[in-house]
Amino acid sequence: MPDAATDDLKQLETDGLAELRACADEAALRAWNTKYFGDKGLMKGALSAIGKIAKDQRAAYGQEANRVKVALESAYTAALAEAKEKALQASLTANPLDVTLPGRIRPRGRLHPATQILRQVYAVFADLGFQVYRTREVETDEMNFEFLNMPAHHPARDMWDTFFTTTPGVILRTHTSPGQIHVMREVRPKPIRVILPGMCYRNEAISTRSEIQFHQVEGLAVGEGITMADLKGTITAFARRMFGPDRQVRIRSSYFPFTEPSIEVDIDWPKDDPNRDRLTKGTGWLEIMGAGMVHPNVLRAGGYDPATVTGFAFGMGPQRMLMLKHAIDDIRLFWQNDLRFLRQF
Ligand code: FA5
Repeated sequence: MPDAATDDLKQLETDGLAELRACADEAALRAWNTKYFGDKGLMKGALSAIGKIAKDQRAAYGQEANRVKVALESAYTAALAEAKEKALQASLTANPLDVTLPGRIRPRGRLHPATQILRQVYAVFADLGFQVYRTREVETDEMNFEFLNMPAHHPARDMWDTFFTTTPGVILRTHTSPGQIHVMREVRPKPIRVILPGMCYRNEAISTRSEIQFHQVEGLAVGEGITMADLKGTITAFARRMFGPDRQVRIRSSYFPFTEPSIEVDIDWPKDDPNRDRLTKGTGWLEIMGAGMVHPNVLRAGGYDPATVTGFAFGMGPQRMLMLKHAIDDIRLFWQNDLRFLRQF
């Protein structure tokens, strides 16, 4: 039973579709949407007109109004999608993409070689049963010297040229050995198996092999029945893992106030390197660590009884080890931040 009201709806549909087809772009489509579906839009008007329809025709009118609404809505959605696609195609043809242009390379960071070698050292000692323990870089004179069997005015203090602070008795540590005392006092019960990595500072002349700032990795084992053979075995196992089976390890006797007996350990510089003589002062060897059996006075300072326990300790230089691994001819390269050097690792 078509009547005037449903005819109006049909007209609304016909007009709406025609106007939609006439829309040239997305903006026109959105304006159309406001005209038909906005708050005061034509469709809303048509829907609210239902109140004025005679009761017996309301259901039919309502159904028709809904059909028109859905038809217009879906036509709009389709037209909008098409307009967007058209705009995209147009922009692609207007600014064509040149796939032959070189891409923008994103710079990738990497670990500093000093960090890399430290991590290698940790890994080897983790396999040997050693834990990493960290202690401070700013130390007391007592920790750096006195508890290590070097009382005030002990001539051996001259082995380490010290940076002092303005606070009397407070210095920058010259080696990681004061960490031995910290560990012995803080870690209970025995046995102790630790490595102590960290930065050390020395007020000495800078050269190809010596910096004023460098890493050391201290090692300490304390327990019953530990002997020099254990120290030798640990150092040899470490050197084999670090430098491979073909490099030679040399152990010499030496002197440190905090170990008795004391040794130093050298690794042979790569034989085919033309800088070998210069860097090893003609010997062919570069020292990587000092070590020895912990002196009874040091065990006592750490709170252990030298009558019941013994221990070994070592202090190695990772920068020197990197030099040996890669035949690097100048230790200063490590802290100069020259990317040409750093990128090689
Ligand atoms: C010491 O510092 C002792 N504390 C080592 C030690 C620990 C002995 C425990 C016994 C028991 P030395 O000064 O030789 O010793 O230094 C140890 C290592 O640190 C050296 O073999 C070297 O590899 C590194 N090293 C020392 N001075 C420098 C420096 N100026 N620049 C770079 N590396 C250095």
